[in-house]
Amino acid sequence: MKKNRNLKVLIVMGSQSDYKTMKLAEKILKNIGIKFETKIISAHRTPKRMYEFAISAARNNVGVIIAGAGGSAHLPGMISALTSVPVLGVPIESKKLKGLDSLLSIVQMPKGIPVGTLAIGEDGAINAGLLAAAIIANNNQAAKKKLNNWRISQTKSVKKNPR
Ligand code: RP5
Repeated sequence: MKKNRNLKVLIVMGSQSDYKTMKLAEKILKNIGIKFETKIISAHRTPKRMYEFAISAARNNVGVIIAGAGGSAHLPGMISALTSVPVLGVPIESKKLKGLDSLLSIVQMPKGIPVGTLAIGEDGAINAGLLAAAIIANNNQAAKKKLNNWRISQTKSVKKNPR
């Protein structure tokens, strides 16, 4: 199979209210210089939209999907059921259960349909961006260089002594 070096990341989330968390995934990808698109897609409120995006992801050059969802967070699992493009799930911190509901929903996928699950909330969104970049970088030397530079600058930013 010919290697496709122009793969992008698709960031989706169940609700506008998830964006304050998921924009951190965007920020990381922007910083590193990886192409992405962002959409609101809800498994229960916009099931047809979810279906259309999921089944067309591979032919639309999507190399990784980051899906953020809160509560009974079925969006990442449903998308993964519809495409073999890798799906990274970000459990959104919910009001009542602080995101434990989202985490358990996303992480406990039964065997056969995987979702790579990140931490609850902001850390998860940032790491989803970094992990998506690393997956894209597997087949893209320029992206690999940018990601490595980002990591070097993170290392340099850690002071030796506290003040
Ligand atoms: C989920 O329900 C979304 O992912 C969001 O985290 C949660 C609450 O949504 P809103 O009621 O804020 O739209 O589908």
